[in-house]
Amino acid sequence: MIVGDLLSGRVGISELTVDGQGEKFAHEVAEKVKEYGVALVPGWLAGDELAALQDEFEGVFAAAEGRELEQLTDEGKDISHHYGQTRTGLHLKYNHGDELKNALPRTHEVFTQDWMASAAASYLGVPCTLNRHLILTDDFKPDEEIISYHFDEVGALKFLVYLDDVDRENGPFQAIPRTAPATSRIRESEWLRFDDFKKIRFDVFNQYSEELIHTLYGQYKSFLLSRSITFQAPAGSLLVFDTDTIHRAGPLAEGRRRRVVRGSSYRGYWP
Ligand SMILES: O=C(O)CCC(=O)C(=O)O
Ligand SMILES: [Fe+2]
Repeated sequence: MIVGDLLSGRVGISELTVDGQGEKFAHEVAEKVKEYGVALVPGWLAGDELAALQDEFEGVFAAAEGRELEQLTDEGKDISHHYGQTRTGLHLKYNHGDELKNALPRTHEVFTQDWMASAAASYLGVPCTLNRHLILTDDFKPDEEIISYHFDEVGALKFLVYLDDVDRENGPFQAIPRTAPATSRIRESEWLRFDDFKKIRFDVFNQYSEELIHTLYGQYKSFLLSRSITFQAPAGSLLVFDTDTIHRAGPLAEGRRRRVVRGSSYRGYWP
C-alpha cells in the first residue's frame, strides 16, 4: 500500500520565487536557497541595465571570434580558462577584479552589488569569495539538452542571469529542489576516492545506480526526476542556486538561442 500520492511533498515554482523589490531581498534569497537549494527572481534586470549586459555580452564574443577555442575534456568536462567550446555553443570566462571590470564594466557592477555580497555571506559564511569568476555562455547548436543533470565538482553558490527570454525549448535551467544535502555527500565521497577533478562522476542519473540514488535521495530516479522544476522566465531573470542541487540546462530546439551570464561564489578566501 502506498501512503500519499506522487504529488506529496512536491515543491512548485511559486515557493522558489522571490520578489526583487522586497525590503529584505538578500535575506529572502539566502533563506530560499537554504531551504530548497534554488531561488528565482523573475525580471530582476530590465531596461538599460539589461540592455547593457546584452551589449557587453555581444561585444566580448565578437572580439573573441577567430581566436583559438579550448575544447572539452574526454569526460565532457569544460575546463576552459577563457574562450571555450561547449557541447552546444561557446563560452567565455573572466576572473573577478580588474580582468572582469576592464572587459565588462557594467556586468562587473551588477555582479558585485552589496545585496549579493550579503546573500553570499549569509549562505556561505565569511570569509567567502563573491563571484570569483563569471562565465558567459552562448548556446545555439540544437540538442536534447545543453548539459545533463549534474552537480558541480567544486561546491558553489551561483548567480545566473538569463539574457534571453527562456522557455521550454531554449535551454531552460532545471533543478530538483531539496537535493543539495544528499548530493554533497556524493561529491565529498567522489573527492575522497580520487582527489582528481577530471575523475569526479557528476552525471547523477547516468553514472549512479537506482539503489544509490534511492539510498541518498529517498526516491528512485524517475520519481526524483519528476520533481524537477523548469525555470521559464523573461530575459533579466536571476537564478540563485547551490550547485549541489541537482541541475541541468535543458533542451535547445532548432533555430533557438540562449545567452546566460553566471557567477560562481565560494566558501573561503580565493584571490
Ligand atoms: O547554464 C545553465 O543553465 C546551467 C549551468 C550550470 O550547470 C552551472 O552554472 O553550474
Ligand atoms: Fe552546474
